[in-house]
Amino acid sequence: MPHLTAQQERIDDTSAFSYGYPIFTCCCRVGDFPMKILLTTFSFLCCCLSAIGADKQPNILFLFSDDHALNAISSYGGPLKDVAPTPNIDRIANEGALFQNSFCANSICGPSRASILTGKHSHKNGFLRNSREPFDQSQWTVAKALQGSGYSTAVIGKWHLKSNPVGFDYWEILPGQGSYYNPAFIQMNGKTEKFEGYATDLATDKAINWLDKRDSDKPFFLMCQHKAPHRTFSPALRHLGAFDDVEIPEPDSLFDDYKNRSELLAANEMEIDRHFDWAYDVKLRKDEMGDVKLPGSNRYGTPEYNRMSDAQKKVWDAHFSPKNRAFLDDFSAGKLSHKDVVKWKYQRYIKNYLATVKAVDESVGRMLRYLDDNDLAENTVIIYSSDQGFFLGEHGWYDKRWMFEESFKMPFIIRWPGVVKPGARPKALIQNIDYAPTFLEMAGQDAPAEIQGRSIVPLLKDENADGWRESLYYAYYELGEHRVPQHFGVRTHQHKLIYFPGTDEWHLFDLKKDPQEMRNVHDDPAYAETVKAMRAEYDRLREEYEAPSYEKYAPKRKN
Ligand code: SGN
Ligand code: CA
Repeated sequence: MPHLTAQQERIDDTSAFSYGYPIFTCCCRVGDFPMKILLTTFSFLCCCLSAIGADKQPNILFLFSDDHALNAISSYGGPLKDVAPTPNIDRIANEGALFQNSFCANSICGPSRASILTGKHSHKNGFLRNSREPFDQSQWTVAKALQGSGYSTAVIGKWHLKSNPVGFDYWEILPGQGSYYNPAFIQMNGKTEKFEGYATDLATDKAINWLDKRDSDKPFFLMCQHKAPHRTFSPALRHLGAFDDVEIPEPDSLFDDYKNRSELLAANEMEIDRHFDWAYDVKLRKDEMGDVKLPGSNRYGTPEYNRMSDAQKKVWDAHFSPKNRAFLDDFSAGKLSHKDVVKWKYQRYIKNYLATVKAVDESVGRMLRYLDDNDLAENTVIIYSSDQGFFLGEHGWYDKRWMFEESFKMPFIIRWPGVVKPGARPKALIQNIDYAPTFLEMAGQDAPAEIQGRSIVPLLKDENADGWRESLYYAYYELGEHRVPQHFGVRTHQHKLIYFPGTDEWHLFDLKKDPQEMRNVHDDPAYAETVKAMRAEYDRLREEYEAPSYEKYAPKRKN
């Protein structure tokens, strides 16, 4: 595809023609030759678009959830493929492409979203953690650029970047993490309004409502972003019993002892056994527990339960109370070993998690139907993704953060009629920093030079396109939530190298021989050459991305 910079050179006085400026702005500012520039711009866009096989700027529908593990999407083919309730997400995968090696740059909510919007690693967009510091809205974002190139833009649902959205004609967002039941949404006038119902359904209603009312002369860019299936994994009341009669398979590493890896793993605070809280996560309320002393975390309350109306609580209680009672009776009667208790907690966790996914999938179904019913399917790119992956009991964990496969991977499923071959399963290594330049290319625009990601459009046209990257950089900067230490690394198709700053610890995993990452082979002489090559690649990537020194964002150590 030709570069817009070349186009810029051909046009006189194009100071206003920087990326992200609306065509009409450029036309007005250049003043003397408005028609010439407008027409040149238009024909350039047409040329870019026809180069990617599209006649006009496609709509971009970005369906996004929070913490949706690949193992909880049937078409990803993982161990839960027979129970994952995702027929609509799978439909996108069947009619489009499912990227098998899609990753985040930093496995945590706000930073992942910031990388998506900016096309940059966290240290470049400044949003390194779910921090107190707001996302700097003055910087370039793909939303601003698409809005500038004539798109109607909207974001609805979870946002989690502290500062209100910029670059969107319409937005309506959950405050912070948001709530599942009867949630509040922040309105564009700054006021917060509470709505009755379930967060996933409400975000979908609002997204459809916006689609109905949008300016249909323009293409649209809509980000519909769910809170689900994030902690506290609270399903729509209609789905509470969805997995009642099923025994969900356990992951092999549910009882991981963390041998052959750093002690930093054992120091975690994200275990189903020790940290998955009885009232908060398991949904066994203190008033139900009475005097029974259960092993593991029992520190928190039941904020989601407290938000419900009496009628809603009744439905909840009818589902959970008899099961909780039976468990407590068995536990009190000494019928359950410690392992049995962990297994029971796992079943409770995974059933609620999957039931929460069920409403997300229904939302995807409603959006697909909307496109079909309104003759929009052909010219709309639809993407399903989530801000990172998630542990569903692997290594005994819930949560994310680690550079291990389950949380490092992001689902990325895309349908683009006429461009993406239905059923494609690309293996190329892609990352969330690639989304912004991809959306720009779809819209017929080139990315600004400072963007670190690359457009995946070439892979959408040919999954084996030459010249794609062979390695990815990862950086996690949080200061200790769930006691996950800062760590950095590189992944290739076969190996993963992880470094824990402040220690001498490096980990190397051979993903072909050890896909579950149970054995650190960094100090195994058989891997000496691989270690050398991986460390060189890691240094190369840190240089390419201009990564800061480890000290710059290190947690303050107590003397
Ligand atoms: C909250 C959760 C954590 C979770 C983070 C980050 N606790 O703090 O378990 O890791 O969010 O999640 S909770 O009590 O608030 O549920 S993120 O997806 O927003 O990054
Ligand atoms: Ca998340």
